[in-house]
Amino acid sequence: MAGAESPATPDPFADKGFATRAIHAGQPHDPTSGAVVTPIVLSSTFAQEAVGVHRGFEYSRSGNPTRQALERCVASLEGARHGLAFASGLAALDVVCRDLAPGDRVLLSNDAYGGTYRLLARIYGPLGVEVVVADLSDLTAVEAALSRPTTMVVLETPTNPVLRILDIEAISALAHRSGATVVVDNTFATPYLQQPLALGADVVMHSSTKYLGGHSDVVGGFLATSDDARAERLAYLQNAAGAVPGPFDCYLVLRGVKTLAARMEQHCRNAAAVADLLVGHPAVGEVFYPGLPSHPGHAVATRQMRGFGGMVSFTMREGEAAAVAAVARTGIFTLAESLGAVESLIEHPGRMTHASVAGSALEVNPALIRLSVGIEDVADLLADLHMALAPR
Ligand code: P1T
Repeated sequence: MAGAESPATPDPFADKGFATRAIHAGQPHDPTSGAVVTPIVLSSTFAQEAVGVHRGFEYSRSGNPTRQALERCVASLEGARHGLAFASGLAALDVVCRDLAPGDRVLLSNDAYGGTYRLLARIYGPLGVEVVVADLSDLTAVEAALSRPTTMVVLETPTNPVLRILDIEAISALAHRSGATVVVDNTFATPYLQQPLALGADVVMHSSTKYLGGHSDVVGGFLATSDDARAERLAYLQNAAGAVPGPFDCYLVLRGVKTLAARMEQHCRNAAAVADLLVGHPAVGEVFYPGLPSHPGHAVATRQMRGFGGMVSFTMREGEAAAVAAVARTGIFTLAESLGAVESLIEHPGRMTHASVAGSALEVNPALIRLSVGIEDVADLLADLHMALAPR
């Protein structure tokens, strides 16, 4: 297990730039053949010369060479000593939550992926974990929420789906004062745009289904941390609970990660142009994009992110029916859940990705539309939205 080794294996690319590490970290040429691309090692088990004498791998749930390459690479990108890959983003979050006990208290942002809330409130809630929801973009609200002993703070930034910006450094400082562990879901920003561990977070998680994979062809999750003891425990849980990704899935994420820097630059450029089109469009109400100077989190985003990301959300002035109709009219933006891949997607969070939070503190505006802006030609994306939003 890459993550369980302590101290972490030295990374010869540690002092190199992000794009170089994305392509090389954890991915030495195969010593047996010279293969430049990390082999997909499908073997579920590994030969031992004598009992307990082996080359670092015993059984593929516990550790697999393709998975190890992915774990080392993404750990390097997050500036972490340890990385662990999982079968999905929620499987990764579940492992972080496994040590929660009755009476523990978890603080979650009032805007977050619906499945994150569902896991905490509907799976851990009935086990006696108290799940508290607050607007974590308001530091006074964070301080108030943390005035009672808190075990863990789970936050995304930018948030899903209204792209609030949460101040990782400030929240981490407040959380640590009250003894809480800070878990940052870095799915929307990716390590290219934002590195939560450097800002004080304890654990970074990903749905690698999104930008890390980048091509809508794999479901995966990831955890990164620089705390050796925590990494050892998480690696133990990864193996003991068993929600590991298969080697082919690891290969797909690793292949996606190689182009992360280039893709994110283009996602950011295209999303900024889309946000500009939406601002002032007569059919559109509010536009949520942290790159807009009018966004309440713009200053924090400018400080903690390298760019503003590829996600844009907006409301339709005429409400839910107009939103539901508009998402079905685009030609290049595909109506689908998920995000973060090369192709542009459009969805209605209230009825799709966030349907599970209906009636909760995380309920989303039914007039909201969420865009995952891809890396197609921006003129085609703008024309597509223009057509879909035109008066009928
Ligand atoms: O789908 P999975 O790989 O298990 O990841 C869950 C998850 C966790 N965190 C964030 C911020 C997410 O956006 C997701 C999954 N989100 C979607 C499928 C979606 O369309 O929003």
